[in-house]
This record gives sequence, C-alpha cells and structure tokens, in this order.
Amino acid sequence: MNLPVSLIGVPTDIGAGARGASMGPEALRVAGLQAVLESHGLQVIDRGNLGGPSNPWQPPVDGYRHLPEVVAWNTALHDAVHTELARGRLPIVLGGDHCLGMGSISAVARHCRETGKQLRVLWLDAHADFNTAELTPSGNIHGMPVACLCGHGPAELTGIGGHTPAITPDVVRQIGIRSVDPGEKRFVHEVGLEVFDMRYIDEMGMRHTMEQALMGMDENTHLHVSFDVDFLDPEIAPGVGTTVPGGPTYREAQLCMEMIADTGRLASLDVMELNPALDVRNRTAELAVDLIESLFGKSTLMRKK
Ligand code: 4U7
Ligand code: MN
Ligand code: MN
Ligand code: MN
Repeated sequence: MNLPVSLIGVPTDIGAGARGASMGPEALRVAGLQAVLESHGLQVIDRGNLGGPSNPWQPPVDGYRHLPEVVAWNTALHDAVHTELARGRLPIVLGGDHCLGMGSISAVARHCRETGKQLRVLWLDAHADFNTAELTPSGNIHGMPVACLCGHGPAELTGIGGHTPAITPDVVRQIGIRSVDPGEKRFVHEVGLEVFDMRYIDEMGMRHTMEQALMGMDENTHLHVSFDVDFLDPEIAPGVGTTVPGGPTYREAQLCMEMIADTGRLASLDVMELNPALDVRNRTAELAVDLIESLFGKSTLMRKK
C-alpha cells in the first residue's frame, strides 16, 4: 500500500489526569520519527501542530473535566484527520492525551462510510477507556473515548463528525488491557467489546492474540491503530501519566507491531499519552518511534513475504 504519511501534532493534555502529554508531539519529533519513516522509503509531511484552548486545570463539572476544551481540540483534530484521509494520505496523530482518539477515529469512521471501507480499530492500551460520566472515578475524558465513539457520552462528543455513534463495538479489538474500573468493566461486558487482556496474552501468547485480533480483515479493510503508550510495560516505558505494571515486554510489543505491518492494511495511526515530563532522557519517545518503525515494516527486509 505505502500511502504517503502526514504527521499531525496535537499538543494538549486536556483530557488527562497529569499534565505533560501536551509535549508528546515534540518529543516524538525529537526522537526522529519523520527521518525513521523516510528511511523506509515513505513520503512524509509534517503538518505541524493543531491549536486549541489551554488547560484550565479545573475539577469535573457534571462528571466531565474540561468538556468544552475537549470538544474544541477533538473537533479540530476530526477535521485535520478527515482532510488527510480525503487526500489519500495516512495520518499519524501525535498526541496529546487519549481523549483525542475521538476526533481521530470519528474522522476515520466518516471516511470509511464515504468510501465504503470496512473499519477495524485496534486499541492498544492498559485501559479500556470505556467510562461514562456516571462510571468515571476521575472525570478525566481520556478514560472515555471508546465509550463516546460507541455513542455513550455527551452529544457534543458523540456527535463529532455528524454520525452517532461513530462506530459500533464490533469493529474494536482491545489489546493489553489490565486496568478497568468496576463500573466500566460491567459496561464493557454489556456492550460485548472484544478485549484481549494481559491474562489472555499471558496464556495464549502475543502471536495467537494478534492472529485473533486481526482475523476477518480483507482488501477492503481500513485498519486504524490507536496506540496508547501506557500499553507498554512501565519498566520500558516510564514516560506516561497512567502507568500500570504487567504490560507487554519489548519483544511482545515488537511482535504486535510486526504482525500489524504484515497485514498491509494500516491506514491511520494514533500515538497517544506520551508524557515527556515523566520520561527519562526521551527514552519512551525513542521506544515509541522504534515500535512505529516496526508498524511500518522495519523487519520486512529480513523476511520473505
Ligand atoms: B488512558 C481511569 F480511573 N480509568 O477513567 C480513569 F484508572 O487514555 C484511567 O487509557 C484512564 O490513559 C486512563 O480515570 C486513560 C482511572
Ligand atoms: Mn488510553
Ligand atoms: Mn491507557
Ligand atoms: Mn494514560
């Protein structure tokens, strides 16, 4: 496929519980993302950063922190991602916190409706991000994007892109999950979200897990990967606001990315929740870039296709 790539920086931590993810886009650039992609023959344009409201650092109102600001950032991102897809390009969203998954994936879903593509979303995360205003223990909207995309949330968010719900739960596969709040867990089961949690990965291995998560895709599939960097074990990826022990190792994460690359169907990507304020000498950013390199086929030179 080898679509030309567009980098879209979204420097905000408006949906997070810790400040600092707003510096994520620059840390990924400093770690050499564009040059690494170009070294694999990809054409890359860095569109720079989107703009939006600053973080007022307020407590939740009616179960949501910073709802108007979250709407503003996600509306801008929806438009930017949709524009790149309409140009026939592969957007990489440089977050920013994971509330931005709403703007990004709502645009991908809209593009799929317009072009008759079948959507598959891989959600790589320690968390299910399936909270609602009633269920959330924090009010932080980065814990709610999957629920909002599936139509459970405030109209300002569920309606971004003009189609509610943006997606149905059956297009989503969650991988690496190991922290789900009690009410959130019940809701995940209720809607039938397909979750490959760490217990599953421990028992079945990453290879079998990815075979299952990627099953049923074909030439007409648009594959979107939403990569929350806290998916990774905190021993190798300390630079995130919400670490949860017991995540995938370096080798497991590499295999995950390589098996996605092997499908040849990757058509859009989010890199979310990287927090340089909590990182050690940009190590987590460099690891993220290393894994993104695998996602775009680093290993293919060494393998017979
Ligand atoms: B992330 C949490 F309570 N579930 O809702 C919440 F544990 O995008 C964390 O996956 C959410 O990093 C983490 O606040 C959101 C919490
Ligand atoms: Mn997340
Ligand atoms: Mn997470
Ligand atoms: Mn997080």
